[in-house]
Amino acid sequence: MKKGLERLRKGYGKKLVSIHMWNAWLVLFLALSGLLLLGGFWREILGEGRVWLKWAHIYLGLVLLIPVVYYLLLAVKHWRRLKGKTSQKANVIFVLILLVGWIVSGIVLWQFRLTGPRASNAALFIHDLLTWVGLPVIIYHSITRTKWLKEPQKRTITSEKDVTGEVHKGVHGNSTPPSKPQPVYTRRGFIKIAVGAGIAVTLGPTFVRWMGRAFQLPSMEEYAADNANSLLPEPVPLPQSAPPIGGGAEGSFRVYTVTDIPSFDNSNWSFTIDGLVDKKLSWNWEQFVALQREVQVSDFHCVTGWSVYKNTWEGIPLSKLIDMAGVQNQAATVKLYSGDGVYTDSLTMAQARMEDVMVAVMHDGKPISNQLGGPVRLVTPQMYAYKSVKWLNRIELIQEEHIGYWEQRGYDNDAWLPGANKV
Ligand SMILES: Nc1nc2c(c(=O)[nH]1)N[C@H]1C(S)=C(S)[C@@H](COP(=O)(O)O)O[C@H]1N2
Ligand SMILES: [Mo]
Repeated sequence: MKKGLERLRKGYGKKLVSIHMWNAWLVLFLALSGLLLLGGFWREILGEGRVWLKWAHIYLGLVLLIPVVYYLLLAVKHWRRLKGKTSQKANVIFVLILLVGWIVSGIVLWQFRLTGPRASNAALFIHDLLTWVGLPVIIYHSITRTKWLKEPQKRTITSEKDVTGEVHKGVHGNSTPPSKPQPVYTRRGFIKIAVGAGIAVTLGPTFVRWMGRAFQLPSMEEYAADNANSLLPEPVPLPQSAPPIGGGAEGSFRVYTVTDIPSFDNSNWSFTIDGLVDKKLSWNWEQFVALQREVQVSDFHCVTGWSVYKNTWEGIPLSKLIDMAGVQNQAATVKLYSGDGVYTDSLTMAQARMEDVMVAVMHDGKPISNQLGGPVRLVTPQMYAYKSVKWLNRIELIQEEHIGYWEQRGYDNDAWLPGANKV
């Protein structure tokens, strides 16, 4: 009877140790991949790898359910052993809330098409918040508990070796004297990797920027300083734009770019519409700001979960530009080029003719800043914002399909928002 209980207890301890270990490795991977996915900086470097990383993050996030559920099965027992240890109980609850919160909000983000932008926004907020609260606590936990390696009697998660010394083996029965308790896995090894990786992720961008400076490349900060649309004359807002009829945008844009932020001035900026058109048109800035603009209020949704509501955009409807150039019969696709020289996307002719698809020049009554795609960006309110090409400077009408930058790297060709009036 006593032996049976003992065996049970040993098995239980071992299970807790391995749950804890699996959990630690998964959280480490998820934290690092999550930070890489979050940082706008890494978009340029990762490219296609970003989409792979996203799927790895999602699937391993789902795998995290296994240790959580497995722990919950053992929780009653573990809880009993924590009797009187209030701070450790609090720790367990904190970790469970963290993990379950991450998993649930992660699932909502993963299933963004089912849940829609409002739920994605909330989920992303929770996912980020838990990260900024949880990561420091986890790092602190990993570091402080190293000390416990030397005092295993203080640990609540112990293996059979810790509890009873070496496992007694062999034909001679239990002749081995119990040796000093040994940790089953080295938390120290884990921490070394975690700290190293953490430092690499945090300092990586700084290092690359420093390299850029060493090679005379302008840094992000220098671009940011040059952030307003510096083209002259400044566009004069229509009365609906100033003050913005939408009341001003709610939320903030995350600056996304897959290249360095390009900078434009009157000498190097132009806007062209060509391809299968009746007449190719090209404007310089003075000519482009003279075109008749309209105003719309619309929401802006990134597929990664954040949105900016009630943007008052002022610009030229894409359909107007297309009509000015005249469409040839074979033209089926509107290919959109960014002045960054890399990013492209496309719309079908029918989509391009939707009345809310706009070549925007102003946001909330002000020129669109350089970081946010100014002087001119596309706005596609019924589609996810990867269609919203920043630094738009060329439109080409073509016959064949064109697969855009992110679509080539795994994003869905169908960018419609849930509930959009698809055409
Ligand atoms: N040229 C260019 N346009 C782009 C992108 C980009 O990386 N480069 N990212 C797209 C994506 S995925 C989003 S969500 C929005 C983000 O716009 P913002 O950087 O102004 O917030 O721009 C879209 N247009
Ligand atoms: Mo996006």
